[in-house]
Amino acid sequence: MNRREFLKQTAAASLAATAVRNASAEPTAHKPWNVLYLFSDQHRAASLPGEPFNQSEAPTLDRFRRKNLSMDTCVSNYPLCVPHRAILMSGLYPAQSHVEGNEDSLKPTMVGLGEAFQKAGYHTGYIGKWHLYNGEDQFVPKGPLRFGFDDWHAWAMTNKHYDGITFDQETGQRHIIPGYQPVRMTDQAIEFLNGQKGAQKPWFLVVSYNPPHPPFDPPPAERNRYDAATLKLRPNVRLSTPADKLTRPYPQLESMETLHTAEQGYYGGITAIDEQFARLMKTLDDNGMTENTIVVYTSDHGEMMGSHGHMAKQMPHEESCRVPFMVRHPENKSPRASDTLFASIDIYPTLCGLAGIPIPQHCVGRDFSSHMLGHGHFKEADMVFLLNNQGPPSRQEVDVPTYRGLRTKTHTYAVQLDGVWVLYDNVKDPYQLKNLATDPASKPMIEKFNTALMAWGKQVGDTFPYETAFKSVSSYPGT
Ligand SMILES: [Ca+2]
Repeated sequence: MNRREFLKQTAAASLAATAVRNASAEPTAHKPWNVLYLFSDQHRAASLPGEPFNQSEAPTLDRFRRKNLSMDTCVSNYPLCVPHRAILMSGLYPAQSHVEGNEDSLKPTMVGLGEAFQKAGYHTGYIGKWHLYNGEDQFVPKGPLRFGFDDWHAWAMTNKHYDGITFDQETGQRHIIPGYQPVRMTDQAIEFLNGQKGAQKPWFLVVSYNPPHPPFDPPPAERNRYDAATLKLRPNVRLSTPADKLTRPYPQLESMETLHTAEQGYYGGITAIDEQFARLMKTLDDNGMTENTIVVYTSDHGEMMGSHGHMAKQMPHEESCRVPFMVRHPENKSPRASDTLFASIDIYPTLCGLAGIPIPQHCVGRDFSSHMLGHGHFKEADMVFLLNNQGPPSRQEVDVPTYRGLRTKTHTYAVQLDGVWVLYDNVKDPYQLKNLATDPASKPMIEKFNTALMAWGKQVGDTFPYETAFKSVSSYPGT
């Protein structure tokens, strides 16, 4: 045997040994799963079919939720657009990524979510609202600021729901795309999915819709499904009071007429998103992709819609921070609802875990894939953290004041700069009508929560003045 033949034989033997090792190590080896991650903007969990007082009609999301895994205690750590998107894209808390408000831009100092999938051999795509770089109106050139998305179809000024604006992904030239924005974003997503049929690489696609976010303007067919006179209100909905107006620099509920109009638009927006969700599920079926694709539906944060006299978000209350998180995974055939605490910070590592790709070391959240797939023991977290920072003076009339807080399985707690603010028992009081923050019986619990909050703040490098804030009671009303 000459040297060349020897090398050839050795290589063949080594290849065979590798193949056997791989086969025995991965008996259920599969082509890596594709991932379709869909998120809308401002869709609270309370407005999912099946929830008490839900008014939205969303039959496809309803069926999807009942037939798959629903994480029913999914919390948006920072219930506001840019901070949530930065947590999702970076896997870091705001103090770590330095995206601490809606005015900040995420810097590419870490492996971005798209890049983690790119490194694992995926073709990656992003369609819709981006809102991570200098507001919503900025083109992002090819490179690290796209955080690893090969096909980047961001839209500008996404509150414009008709005849929306998008960029040519190469040149940045703006185009107006006629029609209702979610329909046209879905058209782009369908084009992406059709383009992946038969492709060798797995794919990861994010679709980021703006409704049911204001301006609450769905097409008439969706709006007119809702009759203002018969809509049921959550038990904590009320008009804001003159006292509120003195103390709350924030969008308030001024009249029931305003609320009814907003509700029709909000629920109509959810129905419109449901219809686009159905189109995407059909496209997966038509392309034979359903059996090898993970699908997630969620939202960046919720909407108060008149609860406690407030509109909009940023609050630590359930309507603002509890969001849908539903997962269909090819390995998971049994429907299940989980009340395990899960938060924005966990999404990045969990998506990697569900797809079976490496999780970048910088991610500070946890991989919930073993819990979601029912594999082995999973230790639940005791709490997830909540925060908001009031923006610069130009935004302060619409911003909730700065706070830090946490949500356990049973309680919500938050402290503002001027003192302890709210404590709710979410089991006995699911509509958070009784603030227990000044009840002497709450003292041991509050002390425990303060210790946990301060430890978390220290760990992530947060500059909130915890010790000073814990010493007082906030002057801001609790409910
Ligand atoms: Ca948002």
